[in-house]
Amino acid sequence: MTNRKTALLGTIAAAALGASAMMAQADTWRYAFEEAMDEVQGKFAQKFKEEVEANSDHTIQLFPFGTLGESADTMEQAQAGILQFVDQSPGFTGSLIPEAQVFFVPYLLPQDTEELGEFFRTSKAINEMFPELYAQQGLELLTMFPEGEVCMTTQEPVHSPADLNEVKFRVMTNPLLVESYQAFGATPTPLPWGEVYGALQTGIIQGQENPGFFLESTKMYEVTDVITCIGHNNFTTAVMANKDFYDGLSEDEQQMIQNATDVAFEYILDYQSGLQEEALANIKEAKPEMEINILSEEERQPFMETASEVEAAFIEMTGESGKEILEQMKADLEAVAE
Ligand code: 6CS
Repeated sequence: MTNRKTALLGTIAAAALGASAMMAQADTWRYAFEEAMDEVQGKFAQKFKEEVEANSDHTIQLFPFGTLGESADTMEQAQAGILQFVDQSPGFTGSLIPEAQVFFVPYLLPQDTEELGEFFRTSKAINEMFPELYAQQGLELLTMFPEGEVCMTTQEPVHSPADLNEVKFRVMTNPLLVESYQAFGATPTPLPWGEVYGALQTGIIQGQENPGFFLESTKMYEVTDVITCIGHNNFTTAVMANKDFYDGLSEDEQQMIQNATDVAFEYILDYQSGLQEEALANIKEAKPEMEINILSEEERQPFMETASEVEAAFIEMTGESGKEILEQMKADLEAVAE
């Protein structure tokens, strides 16, 4: 489907939802996410739905990627109260909440998945500071969770930043990712997700990054030839509710939603065990000539050295508030690394 058609369908569907939302305070809650039903966000959403429906008389209607437009469209719909729940990743939320870009400081998050899970569970930055920032945008932040190590896919092998020279590299739409890929030596091109496959196919861009499961399910290997993992990031996403809707619920219902979120959070961490390795192996099987390079510590070094520059850019963009979040995140990360 073309992007224009996707956007148009999204607008029509959203208008229809808006009309029905005005007619009645329905028992059905609408939840949109940025991926397909059998991808990580879809699995989380299905578990959340199952829990809510088992523990209340509400039903949840799920809207996977594309059914209501791009991520920016569903965020608008959630802020307007047309959707009760939305999953939007910080990669897209950075323009609305600049501090959410902290997740794009390279090599900030640990690679160990146990440690990472514990960080998301216990982090004060994530569980206390970010909810305040989301609330200012009319959103109740329910949870953030990791979706797997991000790897690059390109046309040519990448062993150092010099190999990214002149490579037009798609990034999610936030300024810090642009800084980060500039520091990696590439020419960053922010694009919404729906345009990525076509842009790679036609050569408008030559690279992009995503976690393994997504590289497999969206068939990025059909339009790129090399996967390079440098351990620079783990894809983070966030699930939130429209704040007016959430504040209007009884305490019992709010608790039920929190419980459903907690169950889905633990489920999605378990679900991802071994997923990255499995996905990379499946890609190799689907396209044996695909080159998959996990860079050595030595090769990673120049990429790691960009972290302080990107961190400085983050603080410049976000001021005192971003600095506090970054410092708290570092303290939270230290606490789980002990
Ligand atoms: O790169 C993106 O835009 C997408 N990547 C993932 C893993 N999920 C949704 C997002 O739109």
